[in-house]
This record gives sequence, C-alpha cells and structure tokens, in this order.
Amino acid sequence: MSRFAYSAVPVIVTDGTRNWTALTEFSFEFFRKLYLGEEKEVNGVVYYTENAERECQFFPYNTEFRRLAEVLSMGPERAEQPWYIGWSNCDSKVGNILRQHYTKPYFLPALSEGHMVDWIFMGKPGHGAHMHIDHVSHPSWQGQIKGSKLWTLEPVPECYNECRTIETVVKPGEVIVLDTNRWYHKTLITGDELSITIGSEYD
Ligand SMILES: O=C(O)CCC(=O)C(=O)O
Repeated sequence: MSRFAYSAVPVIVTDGTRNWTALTEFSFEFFRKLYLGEEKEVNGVVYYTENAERECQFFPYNTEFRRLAEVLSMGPERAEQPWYIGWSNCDSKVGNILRQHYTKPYFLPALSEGHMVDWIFMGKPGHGAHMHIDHVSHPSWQGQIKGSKLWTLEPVPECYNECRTIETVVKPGEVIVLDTNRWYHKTLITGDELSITIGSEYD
C-alpha cells in the first residue's frame, strides 16, 4: 500500500485481473450488444434498441465519432480504418452487467473505495491517446483485457530530478496502477489485436 497504492509510483500487477471473466467475455460485439441491443433491419435500414439510458463522457480522439453509439454501429468499411476511443459508463443497468465480469483488483486495500464510473478504452493497433495529464480526484487502475498497450509516462516538472520517463507495455491480464494527475501519459496500441481496457479511480 505505501510503496505503490498511494505513492504515485506507477506499477503493473501481472496477475491483476485474476478471476475476471472479462478476459473471455469482453469484445467489440459484447459492447455492441450491451449498449445497442439486438439489431433489426427494416427496409434495408438497421435499427438498434439503445439499452443505456444515461450517456457519460466520450473521447473521440482522432476520429469523427460524436457518440459511443456511432462507434458501436459502424459498418465493416469504417471498422477497417483507424479508430481509437474511450468512454465512461454512467448507466447503472450497463454498469451492473459490466461488473459481473470484473471486480476491484484484489491487490487494492480492502477499505479503498471503487468509483461506480468505469472507463473503457478500445481501438486498433497503431493508435492511442495523445500525451496529457488528467485533473481527476484520485489515482486509477486500468486492466488490459485484450491487446497490448504501450504507455509512455513523463514526470511533472516538480519531479524531474528524481523521476524519469518510463515506457512500458501492458499485456492482456495485467493491471497498470497510475496516478494520471501526476504523470503525463500517452498510449499506443501495439501488436495486431484490438485493444480493450477497463479501469476506474480508487481512493
Ligand atoms: O488508455 C488509454 O489509452 C488512455 C487512458 C488515459 O489517457 C487516461 O486514463 O487518462
């Protein structure tokens, strides 16, 4: 706890997703069905019953998408092109289903509070998030469900004498714990699999 959980020292826990069924269950198709429901085609037009009643934040990064539903309903031609996005889930019905497939990582202190808002990042190899620092309330954990993600971490100026730039690849099944308020960070999906991660803040 003192060395990692609240020290702002980044750490990767290689068995951090122990017992999570998310590793076998989560996929693009899983999220499509979860958020959009079954698709119906009427006169050549595809309709979805949108399941999520509440939308939360959506990060389009370098894409034209404005909503998660646009991503999840894109056609095969668009899916071939570059895309990387992130969103947070505020819908309790969806959240309850997501949480059947993962728990707060086992290594976090029992008394630490998980936040009910989950963050999901998904997208193709060769893409990721630009370098930035967050202004959120707490440090975060992020579980790598599918694909591999290269993280580049740059220290804040106050720590230049003691901290160094870190580059590390997080692989499926691993969890990165990072204070994104204190480390500038950017990501790049490596390998050739779609990347899917789920994460949350903790205190
Ligand atoms: O997972 C990613 O690709 C980006 C995550 C991120 O930038 C964040 O959590 O602030």
